[in-house]
Amino acid sequence: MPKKQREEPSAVVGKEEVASMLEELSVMLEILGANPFRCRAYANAARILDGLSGDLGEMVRTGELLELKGIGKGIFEDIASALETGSFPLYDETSDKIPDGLMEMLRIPGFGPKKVKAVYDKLGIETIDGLEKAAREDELSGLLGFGAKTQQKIIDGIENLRKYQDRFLISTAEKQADEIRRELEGHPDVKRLLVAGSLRRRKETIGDIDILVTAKNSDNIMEAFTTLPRVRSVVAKGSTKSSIVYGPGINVDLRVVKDSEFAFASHYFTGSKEHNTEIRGRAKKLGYRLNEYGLFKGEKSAKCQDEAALFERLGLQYIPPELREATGEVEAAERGELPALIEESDITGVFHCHTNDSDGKSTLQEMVAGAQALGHKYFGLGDHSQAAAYARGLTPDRVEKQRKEVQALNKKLENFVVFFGIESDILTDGSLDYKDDVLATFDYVVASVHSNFGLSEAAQTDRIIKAIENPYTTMLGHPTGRLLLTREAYKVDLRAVIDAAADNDVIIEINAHPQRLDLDWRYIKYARDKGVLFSISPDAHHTSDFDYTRFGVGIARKGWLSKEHVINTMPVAKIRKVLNRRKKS
Ligand code: DGT
Ligand code: CA
Ligand code: CA
Ligand code: ZN
Repeated sequence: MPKKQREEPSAVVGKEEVASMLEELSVMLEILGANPFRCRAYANAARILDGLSGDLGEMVRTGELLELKGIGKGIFEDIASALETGSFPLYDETSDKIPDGLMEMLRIPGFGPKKVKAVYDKLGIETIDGLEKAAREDELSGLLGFGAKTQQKIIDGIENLRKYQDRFLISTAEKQADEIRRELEGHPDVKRLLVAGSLRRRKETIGDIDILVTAKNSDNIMEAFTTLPRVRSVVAKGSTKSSIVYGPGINVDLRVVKDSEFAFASHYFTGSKEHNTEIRGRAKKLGYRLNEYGLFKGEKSAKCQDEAALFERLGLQYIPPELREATGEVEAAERGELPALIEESDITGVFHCHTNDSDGKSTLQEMVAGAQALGHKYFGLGDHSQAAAYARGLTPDRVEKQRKEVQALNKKLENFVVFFGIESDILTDGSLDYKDDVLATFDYVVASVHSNFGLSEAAQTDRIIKAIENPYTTMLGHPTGRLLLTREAYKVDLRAVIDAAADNDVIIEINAHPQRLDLDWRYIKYARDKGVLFSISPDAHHTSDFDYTRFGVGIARKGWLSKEHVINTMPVAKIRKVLNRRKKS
């Protein structure tokens, strides 16, 4: 977690940064045992800033911000100070009081501010290493009353954290990159800026952030970069390359190149390494030498203004970054056979969304309003089924109650439809979680595994295929159950599952939640070629989660999908047909 290291007032910080500082402050205060109302006030203010569309600086200057519910005088002044100086006194004082290790503990799954506070207060544990030792020596059972199972979970969580500590979810990495981008783009010396690397390729996890800039004066840029408000440490500072550790502990490389080199450097630092190797081979075949500085014949480089010009020089179609994984894209580009990839703007609505009837945070009405605000044409409700007791899964009578509510809502809505669905657990024997007469009342059924992850590969595969063969199953939810950087996928023969989905006309979900991104993109092309139809589903539990859809679109693009391969790009009438086709067979 970030800690202030700067001594001088920094350049301006943006709205997102102020929001992260407020959020972080709320967590720190909670760990220190501050009044819960006070903690919530800061978390709440962070959420308000996240949802603001106006210019925050302007709203502070005019005092408009102060008129918002939830922004009192004190918080208003904190925000004003953060905008002006990059921080505010309470944030600085509080972060000085909190050992770094405590904030790191928050990355252990299931370890929130309350647990962190408890181990700190009662046992004086300040580091992850200390926590692990205590759990191994059964010291958390006494004062804290953690059982053996909870202690083992902590140990496993810490082991996973170590295993994955050098990678980040794309959502986390993107947030940091956006923050830095905004800062640097506002710098008067910056001409062009590109966030390259795995983030640009929309990989499911990100090692480090690679930023490329062309600038009038690289020293000024490097100075601005290494003194950003949320820099934790400076790893290297040079005139063409600098590296920092930023925000939640992610590494960021910044390279400054000449404007004439930008096309070549953009391509090189976007990668992947394997793709670069293939492209270099292609250049060589044409008598060129390609590197990050140019495309050379002898001493002289060809002039390319941007990547598009570079690909053209190489006699290739433009290859979108998501495809640059050396899975046949160079050959396809040579033959002019790259697909037109799906775009975010193709999305007409989303399925598999929860409400507060099960474990969501927003009401059905709020979710519908949220979807409408995004220009969606429909909303695919999909709360949890009865076996998911932990998530307040719906009993048959609650299903019926919800169905009536949806029916009434649909009568009122104009040019907008709620599809009445459910996320049904796949029980251990492969059956769905309701009797047929209940299943028949849904417009669609997402079937998902939420239990018994430890079955053998054969048993797990049989279980899922049995669910796919159930005539009431419309979609297969998050096919591998993985939680990125936390929990491995269960053992399953994915090709057999995909074949069964193709045979049974079952849609496969690309779960767009940044912790899942499941089906993995490496299997998507295979499924597409088998004729499988996909749904890009945010698994939303709050109106703000609709935003996850774009991570799913990135994964679909990595899987070579076009608009026609994805159900939720279709108009409502066509979707109805597709859903009914499955129900009738
Ligand atoms: P990451 O950071 O692990 O998520 O993955 P990338 O792809 O961002 O990898 P990174 O940060 O090590 O390097 C950024 C890009 O720079 C990489 O995608 C391709 C290029 N690159 C780095 N090292 C090499 C190399 O040794 N050979 C080639 N051809 N390209 C490289
Ligand atoms: Ca990288
Ligand atoms: Ca890098
Ligand atoms: Zn689920």
